[in-house]
Amino acid sequence: MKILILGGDGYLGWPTAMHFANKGHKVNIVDNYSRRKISKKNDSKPLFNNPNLIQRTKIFKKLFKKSIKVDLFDCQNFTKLNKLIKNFKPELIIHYAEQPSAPYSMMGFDEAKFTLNNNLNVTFNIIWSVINNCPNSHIIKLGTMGEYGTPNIDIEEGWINLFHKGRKDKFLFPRQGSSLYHTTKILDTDLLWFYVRLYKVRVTDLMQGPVYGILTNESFKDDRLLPNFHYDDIFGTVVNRFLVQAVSGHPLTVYGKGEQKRGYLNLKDTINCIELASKNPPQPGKMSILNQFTETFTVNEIASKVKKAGNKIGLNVKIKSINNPRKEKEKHYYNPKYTGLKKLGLKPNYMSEEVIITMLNFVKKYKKKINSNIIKPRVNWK
Ligand code: USQ
Repeated sequence: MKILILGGDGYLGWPTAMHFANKGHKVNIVDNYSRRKISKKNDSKPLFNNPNLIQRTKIFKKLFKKSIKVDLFDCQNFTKLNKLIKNFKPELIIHYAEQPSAPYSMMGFDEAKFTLNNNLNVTFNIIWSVINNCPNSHIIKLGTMGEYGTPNIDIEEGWINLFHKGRKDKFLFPRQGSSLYHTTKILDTDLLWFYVRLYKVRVTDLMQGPVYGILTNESFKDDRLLPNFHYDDIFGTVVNRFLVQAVSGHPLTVYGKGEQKRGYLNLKDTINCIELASKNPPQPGKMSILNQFTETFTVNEIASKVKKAGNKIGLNVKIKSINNPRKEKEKHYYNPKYTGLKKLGLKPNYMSEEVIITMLNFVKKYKKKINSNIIKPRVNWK
């Protein structure tokens, strides 16, 4: 397949690019290094040094004898994106080219405006480039479970059947984000659904939970191929943060009551899910929505798991509840459905003690690089 990966420098984009290229697909990635720029500006340095894409693709080629083509531009530039899509005519477009941090989107006007503009403009540009040049291409867009929020009813997989005054119809499941970032993802979904209905575009929208993990099938060969692994309050997701905190001796930062429940998945499973979605594209005019996670935990449960695993390898892990910098329900009902990807054949990599210990041991190699000053939350929702 000819595959275009937008946001190919990211935590998910780079491992996805290596995975598909290693399988023999023709892969072209695009990135504008916006995450690198934001993290530099905000002192959110990742744990390992990530060579730039030109350097990384050279290392990848040497080790795997496969090429990945790199284009460095901003997908908000419609002319550039449209030209690339017109020439490359991808069969599959994987859309990761968004500002992915909830805390960043809540820092202030400039950060909120950037998140809103970037995420919606890029999604809009992709849709129009596809309509113009390759209307049969399959767009896989990374959405988020956070689009649904934490409603007091079961969360369905994308859609809900409503019965109202004796009549029934099917709608997108109600959505309510708890950050501007999550809200841009909701707006993306609406935009895509509009163009699917009216222009018969083919879209898979993956509602993903927080991802954790470091190694994938390609990066284990050379640390220079690792994904960007953040542990600060802006770009680090909770499990990755707890791993680094456990190794550095910082008490695990449970926000508030810690009963916030989410659906989690291993980075390896993100890639497996993308691959399954790529093999099962929807028909033109249909939008496939899949809830992408493999198990649910509260923050307290994750902290206990990391503590137990850490103590087994001689770390003295402590847990400390701190004031929640976010506005979110700290105790709530949570029962999301997630059968779609399993039906397509997903074999989950669960968060076992062995998996946590492997990740902790890996982080230990880089213990000296941990900067304890970027662990505490710096962004307050209020
Ligand atoms: N949390 C803590 N302590 C921490 C960090 C986080 O208790 O040190 C809590 C948060 O308050 C939240 C939960 O852990 O209740 C998850 O937070 P997170 O930072 O791991 O995830 P979130 O900000 O929701 O965003 C991440 C990704 C985002 C993706 C999303 C999936 O950054 O790109 O869309 O996970 S989901 O959460 O399902 O919306």
